[in-house]
Amino acid sequence: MGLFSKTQTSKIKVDKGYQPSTVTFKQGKPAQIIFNRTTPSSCLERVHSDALKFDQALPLNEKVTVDIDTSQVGEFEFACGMDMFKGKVVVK
Ligand SMILES: [Cu+2]
Repeated sequence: MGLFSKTQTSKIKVDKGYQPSTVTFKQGKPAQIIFNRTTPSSCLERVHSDALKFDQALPLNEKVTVDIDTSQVGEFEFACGMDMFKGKVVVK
């Protein structure tokens, strides 16, 4: 890791869906999303992405950090446990 590999971070509030629902990162640099679920809705208690290979529990009112793979350029969806709410990671 050199001088230019500072981690990119984006915060997403999980309330009525994902706010914001799209986050953008630069390719090839370490990236993290910090989720914070503030709704008791069980619908949103997990977030997962097949494309980005994560499946994460989101305890209420806790910040949860998920590492994002930025090796590939593209648009990658993530969703709640039941795929009702969706968000997107853009790597470019
Ligand atoms: Cu859901």
